[in-house]
Amino acid sequence: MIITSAEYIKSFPSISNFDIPELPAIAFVGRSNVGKSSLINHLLNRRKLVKTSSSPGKTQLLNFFLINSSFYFVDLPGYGFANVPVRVKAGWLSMMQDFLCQYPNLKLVVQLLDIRHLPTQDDLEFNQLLSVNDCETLVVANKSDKVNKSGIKKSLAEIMSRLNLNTPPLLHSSLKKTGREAIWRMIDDHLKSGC
Ligand SMILES: Nc1nc2c(ncn2[C@@H]2O[C@H](COP(=O)(O)OP(=O)(O)O)[C@@H](O)[C@H]2O)c(=O)[nH]1
Ligand SMILES: [Mg+2]
Repeated sequence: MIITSAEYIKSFPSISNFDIPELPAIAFVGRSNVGKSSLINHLLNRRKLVKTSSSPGKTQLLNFFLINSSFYFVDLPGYGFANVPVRVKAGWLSMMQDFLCQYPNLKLVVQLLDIRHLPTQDDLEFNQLLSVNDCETLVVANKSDKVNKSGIKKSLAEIMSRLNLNTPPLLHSSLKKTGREAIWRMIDDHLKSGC
């Protein structure tokens, strides 16, 4: 994919506020701090289109970016904050579920996991949420620069088993700038698909 343009469009507190053209969309989800914003910047070859941070962000919005004037990348709020009241957490989850169910042109959801850790309960629950909502999902094992070769093999097997995946997650590292092409191939395939 050749990126001719990538621009921030708008952020929405919920899908009911939606007022921009319904173009095909690729969404990115994962625990806060897993590297979602860095992955989006890497995919788009932009250093700072999406703000990255070493401390978990507080914005809980659906952030839309328009790519090549033809489709959106949607940066979803990070899940898995430890110190958040149950009521607030439930609000985010239902906002994301509404988006996943109601956005009419969602082509693929990229779920990021941190390769250093086993999928957490939040990762599992979110993966199940995607599955029950029939969302096409691509699992990416991120920060692959942090683990050696044998650790990578072991982690991929554990992720596959925990999430009951048929194919191994794709590896990615924003730091080493690896894994970009394979993720784009999946995104391309899903953008072309009719579903
Ligand atoms: N080692 C390493 N660090 C990363 C990678 N991707 C992101 N980070 C770091 O992880 C932190 C959180 O990244 P960010 O993209 O803001 O995560 P987000 O909260 O999921 O959007 C930042 O300090 C990044 O520099 C990666 O692939 N490898
Ligand atoms: Mg982020």
